[in-house]
Amino acid sequence: MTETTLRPGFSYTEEVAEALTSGAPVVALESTIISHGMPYPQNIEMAREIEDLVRAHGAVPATLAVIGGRPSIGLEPAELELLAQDEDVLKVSVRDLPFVIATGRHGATTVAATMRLSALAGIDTFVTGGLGGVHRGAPRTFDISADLTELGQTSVAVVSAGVKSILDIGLTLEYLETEGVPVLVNGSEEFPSFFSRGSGFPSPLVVDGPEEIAAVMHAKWSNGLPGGLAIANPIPAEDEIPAAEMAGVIEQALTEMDERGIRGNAATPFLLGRIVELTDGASLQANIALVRANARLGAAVAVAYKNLAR
Ligand code: PSU
Ligand code: MN
Repeated sequence: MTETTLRPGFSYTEEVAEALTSGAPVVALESTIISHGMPYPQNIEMAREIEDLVRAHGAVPATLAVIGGRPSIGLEPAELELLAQDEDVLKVSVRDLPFVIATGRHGATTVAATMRLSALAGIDTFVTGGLGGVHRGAPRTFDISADLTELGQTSVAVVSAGVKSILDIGLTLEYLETEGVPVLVNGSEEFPSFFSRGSGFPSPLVVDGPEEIAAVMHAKWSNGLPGGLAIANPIPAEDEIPAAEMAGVIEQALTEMDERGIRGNAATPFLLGRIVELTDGASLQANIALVRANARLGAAVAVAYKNLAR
């Protein structure tokens, strides 16, 4: 069985430390989705529910964040609550990790930062809602999420529901190809766009379930091909919001963002917040439903991969 040693300077919950040192399957969960991706109290309810769902499917959940300057692999209930409520929690991507550690502050980690900390902690499977990507207008603004460059270099499989159409989905797929990232779509010929099962873009690669996904992870890493994998899991049909229904809302949120001059790392949180407001919370229900589906798939992937890699 592959065992992991705990990293000095990192903080671990007992449950996660025990799982990592004994070689049990562990699923990483990010925290920007809690602090900057959903309103309170739905964010804390979602965070707790997803952890339980991962447990129910045979893996140990580890929500990652930086608490008081310490990279934390698994969070205590009070730490989860702090991330859900405290307005001063920083949004931490890879570039921000040294600063938040040095200054002893609290940080919610993005997909990119969560991937990096997962790899350092020896976790290979990570579940989230949506990936960051190439923003619309990126040819002018250069706004391309560090999630994509991180997928290019860090050996973690990330389960998401694809990318929201606040982004340029076509350019995001091009960028992932450039970075050498396998994009595996679970059970669908079309790449999903978060709220919707389709996007108009064909799936780069189609896979069928957790065993096949784990086999691709194993084929990659055991043959000297480091780097991440993007696993796209289309939202369940009964929870989907048709792309045409979301299009107007997304256009309005993008227009308001431009009018207010919101840029940089504030762009994604602003858009996510406005979409929830403009849909009267309907988008939030879909968001929670797709994270649930991703947690089920991700836990099964973590279990299947451990069986191959041990
Ligand atoms: N997209 C979503 N929900 C999210 C995010 C993106 O649908 O919560 C968050 C994730 O943490 C992701 C981050 O890593 O936003 C990307 O931010 P940026 O575009 O600034 O890289
Ligand atoms: Mn950005």
